[in-house]
Amino acid sequence: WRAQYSSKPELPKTVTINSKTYPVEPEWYNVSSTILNLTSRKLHLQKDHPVSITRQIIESVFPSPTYLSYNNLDPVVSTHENFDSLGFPPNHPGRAKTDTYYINSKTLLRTHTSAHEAALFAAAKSPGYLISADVYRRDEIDKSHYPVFHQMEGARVWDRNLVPGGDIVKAVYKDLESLPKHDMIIEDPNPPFHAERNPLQSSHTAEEAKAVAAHLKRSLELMVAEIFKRVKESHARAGVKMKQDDAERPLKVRWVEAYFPFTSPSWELEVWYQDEWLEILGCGVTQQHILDDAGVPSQIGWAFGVGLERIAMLLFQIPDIRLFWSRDQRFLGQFAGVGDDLGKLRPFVGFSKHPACYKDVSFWLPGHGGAGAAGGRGGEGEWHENDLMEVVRDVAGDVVEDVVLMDSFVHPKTGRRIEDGDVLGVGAVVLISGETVCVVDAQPPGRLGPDCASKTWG
Ligand code: FA5
Ligand code: MG
Repeated sequence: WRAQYSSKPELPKTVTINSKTYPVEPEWYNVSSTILNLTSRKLHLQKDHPVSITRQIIESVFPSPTYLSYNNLDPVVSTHENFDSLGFPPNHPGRAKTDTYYINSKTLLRTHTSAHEAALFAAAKSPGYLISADVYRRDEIDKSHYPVFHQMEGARVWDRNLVPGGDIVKAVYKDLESLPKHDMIIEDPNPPFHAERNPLQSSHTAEEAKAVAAHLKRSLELMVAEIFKRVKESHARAGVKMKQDDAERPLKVRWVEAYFPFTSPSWELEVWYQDEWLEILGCGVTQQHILDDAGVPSQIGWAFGVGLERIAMLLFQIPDIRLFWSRDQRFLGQFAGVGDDLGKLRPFVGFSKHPACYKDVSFWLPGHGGAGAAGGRGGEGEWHENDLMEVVRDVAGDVVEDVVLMDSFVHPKTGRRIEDGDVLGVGAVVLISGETVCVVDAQPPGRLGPDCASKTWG
């Protein structure tokens, strides 16, 4: 027994992910089979899945052909793509085996969508792009963290060789002017860059960085405005009250200085929601070395990365990140059709995290009537199924989801109920969900009689 449970499971020599096979190095390999199984789920592409709906809403704010979408990039990338190309120093903690899922020393499951920046800047198919993808991080387990989640990356560049007169600043402000306005309250207390905290890159003029940052911030504010417009609409549609502050005031957001190896200056965008600041995304002016290495040194631009589950939790009021992985129709069924018609978006209605528990209950009825009284809808003194409903509701409250009368039975020979000991059975299925112990004392006074014993269900 000891030998069996204390020895390490034998490692595979290779691992196949999305039909590509990679060699495993035992000293690096740390991908559990649970994680491997999740690589095929691609929630961001499942029709009517809240992660996919969230992707669609964000994509609508960054339309093609300016922004091209890439939603099916392989989750297996090189350490170069995930870290080196982006300027992560060799000792960055994110590279540790404790934080990142490795297949071998050079191959890993991407920890963020930024792993594809270099390739897409090099492809240079459009001035902007969007990537949505599953990302993997070895992390704690709680309601807002999961080792697999989804990110959406966006980027936009301007090319000195392509804008009129080579004037990047003018071109960026012209594009900024064509963006819609919004009525949000913006807190942005910091200067556009700061020598120590949030430096300007040496290859950019202050005016260029300011212009790019202004376009970046407005674009992302519009994204947040669109999301919260949907949040408000869906609450109204469902008749669910939002916190007064969230419902009545214009949305309040703030820009906070941040640090990423691959952008400078950098920010995080936070939203004031349900009495706290909620971090939504990270972004900044793209490090010029990334564009230089990608063979497009004449370009300058911005990039952002947002957590799709975070946004989806707001949009649908989903309380736990683990729910996104559910295959339960009580979860998935609530979003049916929303992918085709966002006008159907409604807040999620919670259900127990435990599977439903069915109780099949049969009981004896006192019989006053004779044949024809079946179904429990007789006259004075007869039993009615609503009597049972009352008992169940009284004892178990809303924990019980459904009580169904399945069958009733009158003895064919006697046609009577109790006088001769014949049985009239009434079966009820009581669906109990939730953690509460349900105690049904099925004894409405003077109705069900002594034959119907008290029951305790756990
Ligand atoms: C990044 O991953 C950067 N690549 C983002 C970026 C892209 C910055 C381009 C600049 C330019 P960060 O680790 O902070 O950054 O994650 C970005 C977003 O992903 C967070 O704001 C959050 O919304 C979401 N996120 C991060 N960790 C988790 C997690 N464990 N579970 C769910 N969402 C998460
Ligand atoms: Mg962060």
